[in-house]
Amino acid sequence: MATLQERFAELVPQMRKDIAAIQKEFGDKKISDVTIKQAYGGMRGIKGMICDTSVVEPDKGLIIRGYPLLDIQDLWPEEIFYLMLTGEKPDKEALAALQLDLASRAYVPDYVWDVLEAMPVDSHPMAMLNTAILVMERESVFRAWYDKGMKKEEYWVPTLEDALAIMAKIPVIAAGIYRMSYDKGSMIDYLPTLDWGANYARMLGIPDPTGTFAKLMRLYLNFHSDHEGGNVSANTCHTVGSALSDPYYAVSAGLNGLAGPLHGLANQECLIWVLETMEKFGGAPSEAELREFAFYTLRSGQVVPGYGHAVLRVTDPRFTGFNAFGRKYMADDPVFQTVDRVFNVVPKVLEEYSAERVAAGKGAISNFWPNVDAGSGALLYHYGLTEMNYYTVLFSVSRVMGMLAQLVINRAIGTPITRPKSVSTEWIKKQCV
Ligand code: NMX
Ligand code: MLT
Repeated sequence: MATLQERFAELVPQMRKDIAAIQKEFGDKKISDVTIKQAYGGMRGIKGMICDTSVVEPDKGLIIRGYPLLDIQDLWPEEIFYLMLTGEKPDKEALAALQLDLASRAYVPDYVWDVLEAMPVDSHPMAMLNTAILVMERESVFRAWYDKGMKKEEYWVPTLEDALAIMAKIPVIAAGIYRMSYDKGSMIDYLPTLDWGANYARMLGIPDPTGTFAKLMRLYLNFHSDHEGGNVSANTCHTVGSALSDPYYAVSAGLNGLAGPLHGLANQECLIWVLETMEKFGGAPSEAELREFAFYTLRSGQVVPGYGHAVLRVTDPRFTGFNAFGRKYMADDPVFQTVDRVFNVVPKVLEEYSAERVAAGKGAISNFWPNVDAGSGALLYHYGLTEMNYYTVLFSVSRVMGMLAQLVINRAIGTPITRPKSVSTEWIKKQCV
């Protein structure tokens, strides 16, 4: 089988042909209506962009190139990256070539460490990660080719070069940030003989005598890799990239969005919330105690982190997958047990609270079920990765795969600059007659 670069090059002409044909024949066909509520409400549910790497079905969750996530959970993350880009799983040879390619790029220039060392000690690990990616912008092959003059048809080639470089370097940077921020000692080198996920696990330096932490890391990197195109990080990366800002600018921007508590930062918030309940009630709380704490959280005007979703209307399969891992490897762990108990309690609490909101004239809560962030922290905590404000960095290492795959495809199909039309409230008022 061909390398990722060769296979993608083979696929590009047909992709372009298909899209041109669809637009020529059906370009004026309507696929979405927009209400005033959607225009004010974060464009929820409006079908207004294309993403071919994955789709999220409200009643099924993440489907990557036609495969429901839990059916491909045992693939290695770099296989998922190949799948997202080409629609095909790599064979042994193509996978080995991709792993070798990543290993050959897995070095980080010294100036990146110098910049990170110079940041204030209380910098959030996400601010450090995003700064590191941005400061490497000078490495961009896309920018170098663009500055020299390049045809639009070629855009995807240096974009894929940058994508592979970022994907190779990000676990090294992320592990370095972990070891630097929490005084874990010197950096650990990338081992070319190990896969991408196991390398990240190893470079973090978490003791892993049974190899289960590496297993968790591969699962973690698979589960967070992509969530179609509309989520804040992918959408931001796409928008910034659509201005032909190079992948370093675009990915750093996307990750800045992931750092928000309503998006990727929710994984840190979740475990903090779970540990708070344990502290308040002196150990794993009962269901009645959790119910009390959840209502207290809501009535103090806060969200229960890890619950609810903009698209999903069922339990997130990513939560289900993590929960199954927890049951297999740490069923007796009180933190995991608390997460599991929260799952028994919170959906009902949110349903009741939503009814109270509606009775008080406010909007309903759209989804009462756990999302990806509700359970992942307890698993990391079990293996000794207890520094919660690092958790979104782990999410980021994974999410760059989806953001980059989307970016490369968009450069290949020549997606134009993003520029939706906004309207003013004055204009809206004129429609309200
Ligand atoms: N706890 C309390 N209130 C909630 C929750 C929750 N878990 N979920 C939704 N609501 C509220 C929401 O704040 C909004 O209130 P208001 O009108 O007063 O602003 C109302 O319910 C309607 O929102 P929805 O239509 O249900 O949700 P929306 O699509 O706007 O937002 C989330 C989706 C994910 C931002 C929202 O459910 C949330 O804030 N959840 C908690 C944070 C979280 O877990 N984020 C992680 C998402 C996954 N990820 O990794 O990115
Ligand atoms: C994600 O993985 O990006 C989150 O579940 C948020 C989303 O899809 O909007």
